[in-house]
Amino acid sequence: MLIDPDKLNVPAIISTVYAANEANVKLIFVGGSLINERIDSFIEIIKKNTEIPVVLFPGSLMQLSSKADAILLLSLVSGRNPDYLIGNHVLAAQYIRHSNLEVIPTGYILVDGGTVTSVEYISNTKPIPANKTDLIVSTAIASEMLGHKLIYLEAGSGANKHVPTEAIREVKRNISVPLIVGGGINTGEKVKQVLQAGADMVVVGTAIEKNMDSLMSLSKATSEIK
Ligand code: 1GP
Repeated sequence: MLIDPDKLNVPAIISTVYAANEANVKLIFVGGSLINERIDSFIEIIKKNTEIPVVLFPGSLMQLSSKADAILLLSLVSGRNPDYLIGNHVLAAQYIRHSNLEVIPTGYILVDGGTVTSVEYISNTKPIPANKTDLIVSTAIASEMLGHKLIYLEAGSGANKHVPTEAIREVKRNISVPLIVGGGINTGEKVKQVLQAGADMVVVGTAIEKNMDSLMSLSKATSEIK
């Protein structure tokens, strides 16, 4: 589950976390595109109400917090903006080193999801066209060779279409590190398609923001994979 500190007030955080407990959510990712000054207290509230590990999924340097358990140290390898490849990492390095955060080096690959998403706009990078499976796969292979321990195929929050199953299947066949897929996954059927194609984890944000009741059926879909 992805939750965006910018979009929830305190009662909503607590009810979302309760719903996550009920639905057997494995990880709570915290992040978004805009800055929220409450990131530390936001995470404290989450941690007070659940045992589920909290993982930072930072959209910016302002979303770092030593209160979380881990951080996806994202390198936006589909893009050619040095700030999102190494620049911000240099700025954050000492802070992260002196925190207790588990660092998970992640190759973050933005794939066109049929609409201009916040990540494309804010990062000033182009997504890889969804039908260019070879480019998506080569990017994932290069990312693993560079040492990333996780590959994240992202269509962007609220994408019209999630990453195509063909790309997921081919990336999975060509890497040995775990594969996360997110963006535009908003039904149980899509959760199943993405997992069946080879994703090790599915991230859902917008669908739960819009309708928290959908969480149970999305979660149930993960156990219906053959
Ligand atoms: C966005 O992959 C996540 O970074 C989740 O996307 O909000 O579309 O579920 P959604």
